[in-house]
Amino acid sequence: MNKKIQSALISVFYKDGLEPIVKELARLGITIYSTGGTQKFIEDLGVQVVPVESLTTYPSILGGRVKTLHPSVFGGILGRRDVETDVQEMAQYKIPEIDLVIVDLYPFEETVASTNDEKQIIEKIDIGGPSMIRAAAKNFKDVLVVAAKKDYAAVTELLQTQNGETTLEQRKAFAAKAFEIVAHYDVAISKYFNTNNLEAEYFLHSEPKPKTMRYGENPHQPGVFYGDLEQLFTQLNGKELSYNNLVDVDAAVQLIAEFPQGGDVVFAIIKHTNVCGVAARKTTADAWSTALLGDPESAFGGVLVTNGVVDEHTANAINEIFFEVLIAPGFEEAALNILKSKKNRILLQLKQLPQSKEQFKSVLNGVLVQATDQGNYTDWKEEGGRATTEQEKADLEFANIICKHLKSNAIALVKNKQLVGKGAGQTSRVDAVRHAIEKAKQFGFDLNGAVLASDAFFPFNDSVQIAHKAGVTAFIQPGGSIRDKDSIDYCKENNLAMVLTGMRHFKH
Ligand code: 93A
Repeated sequence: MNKKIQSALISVFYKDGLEPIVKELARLGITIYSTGGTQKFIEDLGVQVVPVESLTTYPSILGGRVKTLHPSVFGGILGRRDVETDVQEMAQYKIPEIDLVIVDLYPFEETVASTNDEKQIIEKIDIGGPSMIRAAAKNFKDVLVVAAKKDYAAVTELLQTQNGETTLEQRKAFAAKAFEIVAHYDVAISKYFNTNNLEAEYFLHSEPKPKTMRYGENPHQPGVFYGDLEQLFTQLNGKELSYNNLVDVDAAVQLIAEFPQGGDVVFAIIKHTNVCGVAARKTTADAWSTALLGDPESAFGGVLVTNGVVDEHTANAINEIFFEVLIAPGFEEAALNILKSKKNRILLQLKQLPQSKEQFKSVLNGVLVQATDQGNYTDWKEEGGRATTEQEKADLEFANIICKHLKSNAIALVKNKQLVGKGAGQTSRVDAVRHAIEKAKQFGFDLNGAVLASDAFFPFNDSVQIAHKAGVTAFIQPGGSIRDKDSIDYCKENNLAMVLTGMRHFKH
């Protein structure tokens, strides 16, 4: 249905671009109501304007927070012209009809972008403006709403060409735009309120509820955990797990998952996601003491993990050192009594290994997803100067697994199923080798007969040479370098064993 506009309410934050539309309304003899600043702007154009206060009978109060929020204004916008009771009530309360609403909202996003002052930002949350827009859009049957500056020109033209009349379709189309504008406006506000509130921003509806951590990696970084620890562990003692604890516990269980129960007992000590001590033995106590000897210095404050049951003997030995977390599939009663002597010490009984098949990492405002690194080798090609001995083979397999769980570039030195040296997170492979040898020497290991695992191929034969000179007799690496031959030839010349697995294990 066509409607002729007879009155308009204009309340705009930015006044630019308003002149043509105001002049057109004046030409059509349309009554213009307006709020303070807009009123002045219109008056300055020499156009007659009725202050909104004459409708509300109130001045703008509370520092401008309440200026149009009044039944005379909202009644004028919302009143249904074809509903008899509405018409009667409007007459009874002397509410004039408002047929056109033009609003430009307080610039909330612009303010957020320009200041951190919360007071200023909050004052730029427009209340009256969106309310008028919503009211006018709701009553599109009778009212035309203009909620964006970029529409002024189109509306001016429409007024000119249709002589102040609008069609129902036109009013409905403007109403649709108006709702979009207020929706966008509210989203901007909610985003502002949810900054630093990671829970709300990302996983509002996730189950179980996200857990707010005391903080993230450092005290100034807020942190949240999304997941279900109770599915995996029973916490038997200790304080709440921190963000960094969770990261290390994850690294620990990923490693121990490689050693199913029933075989050797494996004990590992994790620091900053890297394993610094690990050994496989017949008993939990032996596995622990052997793992610890690998690097007793780094073990301080570590996360400990085993696939064996922690007995009293082991508990007594572990009790000697300071550690953050101990994870095991079982604890003997007596062991628990000993370990619980320190109330902060976190004891986790592993109920189930995490089964995730995917891994996530946030990069460049996006998320990388990949399949988890399953398996250890696709090949077992013995390409060196001789075949591996049984002992070497067992150690190479063990070293290869450990290396997979070290940050790249990674080198693991193993002797008798004990990690005796490692280099991890190095920017050059040969540095990782040097570091591993140094660590082994630092703790008095004789590397004669030790084996070396590398997470990726050797680009040159320097790593093999250096390790050989330190006593290493067998190597395991994926292969795949265009210069594989250099390292293989070195092994051939020096009667060293070398296994090519065909499977790289980068971990960044
Ligand atoms: O603070 S408000 O939310 N309270 C109101 O009642 C109200 N009515 C209109 N802001 C309100 N407005 C906004 O004032 C409009 O959305 C517009 O942005 C601005 C225009 O004010 P003035 O005409 O005084 O410059």
